[in-house]
Amino acid sequence: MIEGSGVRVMVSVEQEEIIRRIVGCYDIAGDLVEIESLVNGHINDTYHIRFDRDGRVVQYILQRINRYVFKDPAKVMSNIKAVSDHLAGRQTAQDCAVIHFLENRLGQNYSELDGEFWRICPFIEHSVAYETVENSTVLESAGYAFGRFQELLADLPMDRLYETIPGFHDTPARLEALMAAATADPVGRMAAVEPELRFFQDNRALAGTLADWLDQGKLPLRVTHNDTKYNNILMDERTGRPLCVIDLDTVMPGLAMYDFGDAIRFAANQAAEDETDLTRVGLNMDYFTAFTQGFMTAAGDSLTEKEIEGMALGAVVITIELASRFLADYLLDDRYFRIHRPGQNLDRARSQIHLAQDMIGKLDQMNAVVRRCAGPLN
Ligand code: GN1
Ligand code: MG
Repeated sequence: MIEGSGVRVMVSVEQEEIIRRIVGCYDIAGDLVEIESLVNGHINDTYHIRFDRDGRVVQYILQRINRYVFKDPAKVMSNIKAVSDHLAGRQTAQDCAVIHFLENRLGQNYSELDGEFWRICPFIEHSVAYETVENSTVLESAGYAFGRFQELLADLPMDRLYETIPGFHDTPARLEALMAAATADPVGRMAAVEPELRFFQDNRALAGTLADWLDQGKLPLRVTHNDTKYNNILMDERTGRPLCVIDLDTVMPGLAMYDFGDAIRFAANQAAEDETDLTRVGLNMDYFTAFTQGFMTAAGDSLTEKEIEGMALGAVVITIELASRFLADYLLDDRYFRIHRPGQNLDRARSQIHLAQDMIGKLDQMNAVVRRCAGPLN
């Protein structure tokens, strides 16, 4: 922490100046007294900012959108506004909240400064983003919250949404991009990852299953979150219950199974996403069952038989997809996912490959749980 200008800042003087200019675009009463940089999330830069409003502390979250990842941030913010507008009036008091951003003096939900895009949302009191799961009960409610999110957005017309990252969950295209990265090998890392590359070659057909079903018209596109990591639901630190769904940057038309699967990939893994002790990595079936129970209770009625059939497979496919993205980023010199140590994207890739292999071995069991939670055939 640096002490400066009477303000507790945990950022550089240059960053503080930029942040003050951004805050000046908004009508926020009080004095900015603290800026703290937060490190979770692999993509955007996030800050916790605190104001002194007549002796009371008022807190917000400020984010700078990653321009390398999001080529057109105004479209990201337009999607988020479409979602917020749609949800207003549809949510009940029991529903978990969904993040919304403040309007600046121009009435926009983001502010542009020197080609960078910034946004501010209220900080939710007592909220915390957990990186790991404490027990299966909290997962059932997280599953319910993500399922309900999908359910509430089911009648949002898809033409109101931009595709903010084209082909985001186009798994076959992700695997091709990995092979292209390996061929280009700009920083000479390919030779060391040949066993990993073989895994993707061996599992190419399996990983493409859901994309094939979509091409064949067997699956519906829905409005989906597309990044249902456990830390993208803020939990109540007092009760452990979901408070708010966040990170709507990738809300776009997508597949229900990818939202389900991505949540499982992260939350039902026994170890961290980048665990290097692979003996610890694997699917926890109790967590899987709890999340599935919650998700199916909220969203199950609107799912088709084919979606239910592919739900558990969604967890395998998205885990392979993520592994391929981490490995491709490692080969391309770590430009996309933020790393905190050298080789972290390779660790993430290896850990996710191991998780995918474990899931493949448990697929029959997973399918049986989904089937049971989905209830009688629709
Ligand atoms: C990124 O921003 P964050 O950390 O919630 C990524 C997701 C990955 C995730 C892996 C826009 O999400 O697709 O699943 O990392 N987001 C984007 O942890 O690429
Ligand atoms: Mg996030």
